[in-house]
Amino acid sequence: MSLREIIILPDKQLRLVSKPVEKVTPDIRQLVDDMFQTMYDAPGIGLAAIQVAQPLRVITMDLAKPDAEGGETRREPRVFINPEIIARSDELSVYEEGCLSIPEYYEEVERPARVRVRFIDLDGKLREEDAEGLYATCIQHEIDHLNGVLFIDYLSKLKRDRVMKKFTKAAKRGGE
Ligand code: GNR
Ligand code: NI
Repeated sequence: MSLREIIILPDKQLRLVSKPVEKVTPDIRQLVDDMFQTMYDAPGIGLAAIQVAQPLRVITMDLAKPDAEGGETRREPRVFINPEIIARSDELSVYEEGCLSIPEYYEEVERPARVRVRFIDLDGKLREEDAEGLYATCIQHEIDHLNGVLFIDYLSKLKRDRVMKKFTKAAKRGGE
């Protein structure tokens, strides 16, 4: 396992449309292992492969919350390969979203409250799941990454331009 570098706005790779995985090879398993390590280290609740500069339709996620006693968090790792949203609720819900590729910026985004997602798991098995709450928000945020879409695309042009400008300036100064 190794940590990979998370690419940050305004890196143009974030706008790429990722390619489907044809077969779950050892290289894909290695990528998934590295994505989990990178996601837990960040820390984040989800990660799309393009965020570590791999334009492949692979997502890792772990929505487990630390327990009240402050004990060890049980990990609930989930992997989605070639995920597709096959149904969406008419009902919408609002969550304050953040993105590891747009660090320390948070805004409310409205999305369908529930979705049904079809994907391939690490064993190459086709699966379907219903998602609601944070799971629904996160899977939509991650599938957007696979299509080169970022959560700032749902904000007003004014807000998006402000964020782009801030991160473009920061990149010119050399990161910070
Ligand atoms: O860690 C993350 N938290 C989060 C919070 C609300 C909605 C979406 C997310 S995903 C984000 C990690 C990330 O950038 N995934 O692409
Ligand atoms: Ni993100």
